[in-house]
Amino acid sequence: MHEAAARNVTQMLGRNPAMPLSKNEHLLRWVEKMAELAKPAAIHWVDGSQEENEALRRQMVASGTLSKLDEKLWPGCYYARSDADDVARVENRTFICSLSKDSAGPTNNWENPYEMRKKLKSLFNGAMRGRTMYVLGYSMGPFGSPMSQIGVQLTDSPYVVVNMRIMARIGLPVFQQIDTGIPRVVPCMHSVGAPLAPGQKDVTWPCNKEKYIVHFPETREIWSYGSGYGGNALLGKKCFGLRIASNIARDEGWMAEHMLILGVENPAGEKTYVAAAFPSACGKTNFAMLIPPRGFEGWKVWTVGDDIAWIRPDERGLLRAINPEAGFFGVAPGTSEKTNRNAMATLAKNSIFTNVALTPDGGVWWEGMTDTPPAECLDWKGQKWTPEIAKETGAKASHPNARFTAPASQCPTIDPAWEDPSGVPISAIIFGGRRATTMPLVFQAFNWSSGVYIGATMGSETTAAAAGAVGEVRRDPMAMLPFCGYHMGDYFRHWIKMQRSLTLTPRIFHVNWFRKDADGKFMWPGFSENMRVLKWIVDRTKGRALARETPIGWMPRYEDMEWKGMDLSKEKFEELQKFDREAWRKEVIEHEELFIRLHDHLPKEMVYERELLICRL
Ligand code: SAT
Ligand code: MN
Repeated sequence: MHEAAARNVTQMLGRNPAMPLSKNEHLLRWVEKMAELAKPAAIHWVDGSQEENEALRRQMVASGTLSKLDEKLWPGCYYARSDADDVARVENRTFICSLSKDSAGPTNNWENPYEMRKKLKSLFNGAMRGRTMYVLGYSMGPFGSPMSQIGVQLTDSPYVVVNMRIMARIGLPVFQQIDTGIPRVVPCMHSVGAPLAPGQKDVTWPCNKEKYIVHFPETREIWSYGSGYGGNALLGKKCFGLRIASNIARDEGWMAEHMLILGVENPAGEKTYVAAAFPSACGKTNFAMLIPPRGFEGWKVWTVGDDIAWIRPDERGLLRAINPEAGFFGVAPGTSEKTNRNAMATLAKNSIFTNVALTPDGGVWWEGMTDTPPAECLDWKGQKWTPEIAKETGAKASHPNARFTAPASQCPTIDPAWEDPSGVPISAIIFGGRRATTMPLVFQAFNWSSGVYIGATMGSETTAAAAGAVGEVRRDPMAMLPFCGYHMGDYFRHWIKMQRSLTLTPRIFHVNWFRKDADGKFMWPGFSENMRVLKWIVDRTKGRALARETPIGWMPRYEDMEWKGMDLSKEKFEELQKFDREAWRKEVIEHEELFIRLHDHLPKEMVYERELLICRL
């Protein structure tokens, strides 16, 4: 089967995919060495062409990994169902193997790099037997941007290749860039860890119960074993884009952050860009594609990115940001025409859906997509699902971490400058979590270091984006807890130090769309109405909006916000904004718990900020 498939690919491509697409000696030697280790049946250099994409998808349809959705309903779209045990990032299987344990810090899993290399050697030995090893060159960031970075991922998963083709810039231009001689290429070794014996029938989603997502920060290397899903396998995203990039950024004086980037344009045509950090599955994609509500005629929100921002001071000392990705890997459940019309338009074609439900007409469905569910469909495990079955058993048609992979260029609100090699200027940074209590809708930090404190002490209820319990409040500094590739205390210090290279620091804000009332109901409608908060934020950065000083920061008064088109009483707003002294006393004690863990690397600004906050409480 496999040899036949390889022959088919060769025929379709009109080239021999085993022929290297690069002349770079280091790269060639590394590919050879890795092939000797993993022992794939074939090697395929990915050129990134449409024909190749077509061939890979066809091959995966034949093997059952993908199904093609109805071409009329979902043009160019494909569907995949993962293994039931391979559905999210595995944080407890994610390792930062720095030379010293101290560099990784207490919030990362650390393993001695020599031991880990030994372990990986044995895991990868023969791991690709019977499979094709794809040599996937990719650029994080637009070609030609001085802020972009190059990686080469070796993978035995064609699913990863077709997803990466959406999420990053891949293929021939990357190898051409490598051949012109560039200072750094990040090697990424990936295997699903499911070698095939001769004649063995493959499964539709090969993976391994044992998973290792490993980073070597000093040598800027990534090794991932056992998973084919999301951030575990699309190595440009969290592994490179955040964990390795955060190390590079610290060393080079820039920032790699878990942030969306959006631009707000007012009716006068003035544009203001903001970056916002929220933990996974807290609405970053929705916020990035916000549609202004009634009362905001003439306003526009432009999307630059929905998950990762690489931010760097320019020669004038202003922060500029790029989105290193080329696509959106968004949570499907809850995405609808009502909650995110732009996402629905983005994913309407040329997208890949993983772990959503499959409808009898060859379409997809997920919880929250429509008010009325389909009368019947196949759920993410391939079993019959009906609304009645759901009522009886509580079964979900789609997995809560089901995802769409969609090209950013298809987003109706994609910013004209989203691929600008010099990035977009950042005027404000927003931190936000999912908090039922304590945190008001919005407040502004007093200054840079109090803002860094607010980001550092961010808390959020856990979501289905990571394996483990859902709904527990955990400290998630800058939404980077699972993604900071070094000691969290040093990361805070880096944030503090960044101010020195800036002539104008962005203003820092905290938002919470998720505060609940005594009956457990959300107090804020969120989505489009978040525009009202965004307008106040933008106006603050321009010195146009007033605020009231409180112990935690600057807060808008009722009259400082635009309420045209929305009916929210002053009392309701004040409840939403309520500063609860008792709750904050508890909150500060929880900050201490995090700080104790980080104490020997904690910059003293964090200690002083906490002291000041306590005094004000
Ligand atoms: O699976 S991913 O890490 O890419 C998505 C997320 O958790 O944000
Ligand atoms: Mn994310």
